[in-house]
This record gives sequence, structure tokens and C-alpha cells, in this order.
Amino acid sequence: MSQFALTRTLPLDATAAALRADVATGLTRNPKELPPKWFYDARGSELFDEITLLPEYYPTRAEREILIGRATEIAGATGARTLVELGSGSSDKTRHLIRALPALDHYVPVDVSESALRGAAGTLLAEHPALTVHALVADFQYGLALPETPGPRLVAFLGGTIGNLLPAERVAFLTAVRSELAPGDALLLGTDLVKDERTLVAAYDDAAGVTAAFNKNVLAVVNRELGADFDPDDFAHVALWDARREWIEMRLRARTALVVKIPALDLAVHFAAGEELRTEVSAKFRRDGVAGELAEAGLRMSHWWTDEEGRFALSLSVP
Ligand code: AVJ
Repeated sequence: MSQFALTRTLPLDATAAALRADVATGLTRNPKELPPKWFYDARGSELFDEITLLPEYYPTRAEREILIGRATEIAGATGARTLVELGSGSSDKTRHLIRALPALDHYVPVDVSESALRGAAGTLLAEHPALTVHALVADFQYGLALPETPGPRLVAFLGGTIGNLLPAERVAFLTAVRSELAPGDALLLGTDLVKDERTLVAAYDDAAGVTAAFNKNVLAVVNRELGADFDPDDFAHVALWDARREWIEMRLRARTALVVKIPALDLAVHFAAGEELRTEVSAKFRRDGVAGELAEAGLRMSHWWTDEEGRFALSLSVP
């Protein structure tokens, strides 16, 4: 008997209001900045799925290698009855975990996109008819009100998405996750690792230009939602490695001086020639750094697994 429920903790108009606020703040500050979560409309999600298939974009394959190779170990270490997946998207890698967890009977995918949640739930329920799926439409950066489900709970945050948060945001986020965990629960966290600059930059500046299109898609989102008149061709895709902060930055660089009108905000945004708008930070990690941030949030790392080439890590931690 399969069951499906969907709870929305994000008011319907909250997303629109958050976009307005982020655009108003981010495009009037210096340097200009937009948060990466606005990449992911239907087109952006499609482009991201394409990115995961690119030869240069290794994180998805590296993480899948670990999940497949270590699924039994992960299952043995947790005994989870409930799997909570933050930023579940298409729940593509999740099926390896679900298959490996013998006691699992509840799956709680959490995402800002209701359509992604409904699509993923449909696919998973077809494969696992005994599973109860309780999808949660929520922005996990602003508190997690998880539904009551049987423990032990395994909370998974995969893909290296934690790298999109700035260091202070990461600790706040991990602390919020920690507050949801009881003894016996665990957090499974995916983190991309520091490696040579060439490999890193290529992963964010692929030869086929898919990442460039993904980066520029945020301008199409602002055009559609706020009536702005960005011309994506006016901007160049930039991916650079910040060696001091150990993160990749994606930016959009204005090719010429230009003005963008954003009617919904009654705003005209001036770009100087060459001026850059930061659209994403994607932090890369080392084992000690991950363990340290987890410890700051009251979590103890119990396991650390990497792919054969040491490009990506999954860690398991407990309260
Ligand atoms: C989905 C956040 C893990 O940071 O690597 C891919 C997003 N950005 N290419 C990442 C992304 C550019 C991705 N995450």
C-alpha cells in the first residue's frame, strides 16, 4: 500500500517575495550578487540535469560511486526507518540509498520545487510501493519543520549543495539540522573536495557551454518573474577558483556598460563595462574542515568515505 502526502511550509507567495527581496538587495549592492537558488526554475533544473552528464562535471558521478559502493555500510551504520532528503530535486541518487536501507518505510523529500517533489515521488512510489512518502515544500535554509515519522531518521543532504552556503550560513544550517536529530539519528552529507584548479574550473566552465547557459538562466528567471529586460548575450560566463577561501565562484560579466530595467521593483540597474555579478559560491572542502563545521553544530563525524580518486566525500555524523 503506497501513501503520498505533501505539506507546504513555504507560503505560496513567499517564493515570489523572496525573489523580489533578493534581486532588490543583490543588484543594488556593490559587488552585485544573486543567490544561486534562483537558477532552478524548470529550465534551470533541466540544465542542471544536463550538467551532471558533462564529462567535466565529476561530482555527481563521484558521489554516485560512493553511494553505490558504500550503501550497505551506510545502511548498517544507521538502520533508518525514515530517510529525509534535503534539496531532493529529482531524487535520482536517492534510489541507491532506499534500496539499501532494509528497515526504511518513510521517505521525506524536502525541496522548494513542488513539481520536482511530485515527479520524484511518483517515480519512487512506482518502484517502492510499500514506502510512505511525505513530501515537504520548504526552503531548508529557513528552518525545517519535519513531519512526525518513525525513527531512526537519516537526514541526507547530497550533491555538495552545502557548498552553496557561505561559512556562517553553513553552521546555522547544520545547527538547525542537529536540532531535528534524536539519539540514533544521523546526517549523511555530500561535500565536494579541494583539488587542482584546472579540474575545478573545468567543472564550472564546460566546453559545451551548458554551465554558461545555466548561469545565464538566472537572468531569464528575473526577466520572467519581475519583468526585467536582461539580455543574456550582454553577459559573459565566468568561473573562477578563489584559492584563499577554497571556493568556486560563478559570475556574469557585463560585456559593455548597460542599464537593466526591473519594472516590478521600479528599479534601473547600472552595470559598468566588465562589472561582474556573483551568482554562485560553490565551496570545496577538506576532511578536517567538514569535521570542524559539524562539531561546531554539535555533530560528531563517525564515517568519511570518498570515491576512488578522492574527488568527493560522503560523511556520516551523529548528534
Ligand atoms: C547543485 C549546488 C551542487 O555547486 O556544483 C553546477 C550547482 N553550479 N554547476 C554545484 C552547479 C554550476 C552544484 N550544486
